[in-house]
Amino acid sequence: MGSPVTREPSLLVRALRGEKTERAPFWFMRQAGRYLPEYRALRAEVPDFIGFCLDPARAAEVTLQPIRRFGMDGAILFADILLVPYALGLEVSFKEGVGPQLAVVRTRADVEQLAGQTATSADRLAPVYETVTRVRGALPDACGLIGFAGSPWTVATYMVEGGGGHDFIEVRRFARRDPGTFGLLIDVLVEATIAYLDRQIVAGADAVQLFDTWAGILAADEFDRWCIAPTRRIVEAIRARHPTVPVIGFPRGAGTSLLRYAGETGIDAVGLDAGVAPSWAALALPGRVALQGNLDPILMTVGGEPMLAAARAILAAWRDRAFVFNLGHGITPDVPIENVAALSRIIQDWRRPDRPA
Ligand code: 1CP
Repeated sequence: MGSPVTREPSLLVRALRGEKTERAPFWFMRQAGRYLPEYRALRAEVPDFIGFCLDPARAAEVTLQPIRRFGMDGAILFADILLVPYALGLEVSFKEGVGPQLAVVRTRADVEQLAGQTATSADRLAPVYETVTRVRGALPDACGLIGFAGSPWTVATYMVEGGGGHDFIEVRRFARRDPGTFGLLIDVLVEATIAYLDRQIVAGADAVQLFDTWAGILAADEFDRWCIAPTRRIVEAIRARHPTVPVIGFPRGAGTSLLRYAGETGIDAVGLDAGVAPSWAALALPGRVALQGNLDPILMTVGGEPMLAAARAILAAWRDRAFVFNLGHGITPDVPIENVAALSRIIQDWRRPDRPA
């Protein structure tokens, strides 16, 4: 039931599908955001962050802002991973300087109440799909549009902790003490995430990314159950419905579990954090998986030669692989715009040595 593909695949989609493209496509995590004055101006008009995400005209505009300035090869939908708990009927709010706050989910009754919501939860995010369609209509054909969701584990951490975590005691204890009930919560999130990503793709997303920001807090013996297995279920469902749409997985901090993640989830591309040496990734990760990453975001605040040298090192390390240039995590609000411009230029000017175009 996928939308008909009438456009040529973009550079981004070709690389995500495993092609060693003539130059590396690039986009930056959190490329829409507070480091851009035009973002801050529009954001100031809507104090409620969820309301801002569910405002298709404004959300589409901030998705496009970084593309106009820097010419990335990928635009990432402006939304948030916490829209899925919101759609499941949970109270979610964002407090300035505090971060997200959610009603906590810690008991069997809490989880069962959410389970009753999955059938209609995707409909509650209808404004997001309208944003996708607007952005796809406004983007140049050559720029890919990336839809996204949080992975079930990462979204569950916010739901169980009631917000952002520091030591994540509550969610780790819940998963160990009552894996049956915690597994039900993960099942609810798997189904909601499949429905949400499916609708983004139908609306016009060319690729989707699963953000597993907190994969790195899982103990090794829990990683398969709460990270790999739910990811594989989502990838299989999306692939069955949309076989040509690449899925990117970003298991931040996964460490040595990256090998199993890349090999067993079925993802097309793996997002790498800055803790992974590019030379190791080039040799160790399966060749059928495209790489995405992984410049240390702090270098974007430093700029100059340290930033450019690290970027060149990534480009050199991955010259024999299919890859997408990105950061190891999101751009921070204090990044000077001229550094984003300088980094964008050196990536755009790079050519794969055996495929000069
Ligand atoms: O007032 C503001 O402008 C709030 C800042 C902000 C922004 C710009 C939040 C609150 N969310 C977003 C947008 C967003 N979130 C995007 C689209 C923009 C883009 O990337 O260009 C995306 C992809 C996300 C995804 C997201 N939200 C993640 C996964 C990526 C990551 O950074 O690890 C996570 C963990 C969130 C939760 C979240 N939303 C917002 C904040 C401050 C947080 C983090 C809370 C914490 O510290 O745990």
